[in-house]
Amino acid sequence: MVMDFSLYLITDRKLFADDDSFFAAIEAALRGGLRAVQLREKDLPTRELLAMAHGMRALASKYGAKLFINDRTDVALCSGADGVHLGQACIPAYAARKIAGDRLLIGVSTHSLQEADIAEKEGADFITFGPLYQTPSKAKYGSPVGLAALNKVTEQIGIPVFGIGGIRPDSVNEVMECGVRGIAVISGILGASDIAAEAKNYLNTLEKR
Ligand code: 3NM
Repeated sequence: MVMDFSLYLITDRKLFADDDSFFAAIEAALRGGLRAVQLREKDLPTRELLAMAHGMRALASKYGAKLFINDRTDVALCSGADGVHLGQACIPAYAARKIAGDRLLIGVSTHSLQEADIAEKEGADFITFGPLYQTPSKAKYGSPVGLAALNKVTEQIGIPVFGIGGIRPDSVNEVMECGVRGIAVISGILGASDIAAEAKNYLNTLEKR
């Protein structure tokens, strides 16, 4: 499966009043040109997550976009997602590969060169690396790793790297200059008043490069 995206939108349904407005927000980003979305709703019971994954699959497919499921390789396979995205507390990439073979792209969240190196050796298709900047929920992701650390990771890691954590439209260029494949974003897009326009804005900056 090809990695044909540079903007990776991660979901947070709690930014919205209900599931309808949440889905409408994701659709707006897709209308703006988004090509990859990660369903990351860690607190949902499995059946509700699976139902939401089916809904997200249908929505992403309507726009020809890839769908990733956070953490749950089983839900990813069952919902027909394109990939699974694994945090450091999830099963490691080699284990997800054992389950999914080549049916799923495997992304891994990393926060140090060591984690990035392990993810690559264990067969991940790509990694996110961050948080690069202060994020709205700083405590959850730790203090920023910064761009110098990102440069080291892109120099030493062969698989695609996506920067993550507090990336605003005006920081896209300096992140891309570190040699990343793209960026992963939550609040920069889902917190915008015009989500389609903001997705397009990020994409325009990414595609100019
Ligand atoms: N993971 P925003 S930072 C989900 O560093 C996530 O691994 C991170 O949200 C990591 O674009 C992060 O709003 C939050 O900062 C990204």
